[in-house]
Amino acid sequence: VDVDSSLLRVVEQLERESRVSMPELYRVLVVDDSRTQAQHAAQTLNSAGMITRILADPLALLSAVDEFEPDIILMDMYMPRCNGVELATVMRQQPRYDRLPIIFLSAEEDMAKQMDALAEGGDDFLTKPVHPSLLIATVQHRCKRNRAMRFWMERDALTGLFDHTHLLQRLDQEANRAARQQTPLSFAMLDLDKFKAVNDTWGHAAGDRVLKNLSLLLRQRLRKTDVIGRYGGEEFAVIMPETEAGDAFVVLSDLLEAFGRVRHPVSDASGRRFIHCSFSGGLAQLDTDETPAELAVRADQALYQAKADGRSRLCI
Ligand code: GH3
Ligand code: MG
Ligand code: MG
Ligand code: MG
Repeated sequence: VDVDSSLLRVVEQLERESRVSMPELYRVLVVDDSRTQAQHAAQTLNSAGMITRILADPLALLSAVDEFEPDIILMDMYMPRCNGVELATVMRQQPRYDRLPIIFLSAEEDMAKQMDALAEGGDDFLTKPVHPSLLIATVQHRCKRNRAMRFWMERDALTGLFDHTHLLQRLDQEANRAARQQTPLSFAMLDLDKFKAVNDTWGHAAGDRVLKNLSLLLRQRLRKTDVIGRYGGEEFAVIMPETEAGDAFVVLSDLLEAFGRVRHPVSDASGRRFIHCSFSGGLAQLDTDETPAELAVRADQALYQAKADGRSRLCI
């Protein structure tokens, strides 16, 4: 199997995703105690295709963010009970909310106050009344930059897969969702077999190429809803929502077989040739009342078993 041409398609898709070509789908949380002002801003953004949610009660901000998952917050400065700048300060103290851009939209004309708002974590300051085109352009520009930045912050540079930290965050989220909706969730850990020998024999660049090929095959073969990450050096992990371990086993068995047929290009003194590689995998399905960490431990134990049983196989 020559995966190169199909790999190229996946790479192109990855690049397209990272460039973010659909600004019309940005989600904007509009925080303003004045209903009319909030609606006016929301309608302007809706007219540019953005999805908006209005929040009149600033004290409900964090739960609204958790629930709506906005790309950006458009925030009034002066609201009863709570000041927009104080809210920005609170958000900037928590890693979970720190990366969310905040644009202040206020009638405040005092430059010192505007600068305070920026110093406390606002990304932009627009004064009311704002020209609709400027509002749209400012929000779109911020969202676009932020998505592009986040794309690579959450990913591993070699493979373009989610990195360890993001993968574990997603495992938490998906485990919560599975428990809430009472749907199955499977988790798999994959580890390349005798990979040190590949590096030692063919060099680190050849090893890197094998890592890339496996990551591309995973992207190709798994569902869009599956979350694929590079767990560590030559270890990968896959979160499979709404999937029972038995079904995950079938999918990953096919993948294991397909990977075995991939010809990885290597070169030495005698010229260019191809090698084959394999991986082993451990699978586990989330049990009732099990924590994500416990689930990961069971998948790791199953992986260890697959290695002990002779490699190039899966264990549950
Ligand atoms: P096993 O079948 O038991 O998993 O054996 P192994 O050789 O794959 O396992 P071991 O843990 O001994 O070696 C893992 C190797 O993976 C060692 C390390 O050089 C290699 N590796 C880890 N990260 C990278 C990387 O980013 N690029 C390359 N080329 N190699 C890597
Ligand atoms: Mg107000
Ligand atoms: Mg390993
Ligand atoms: Mg290994």
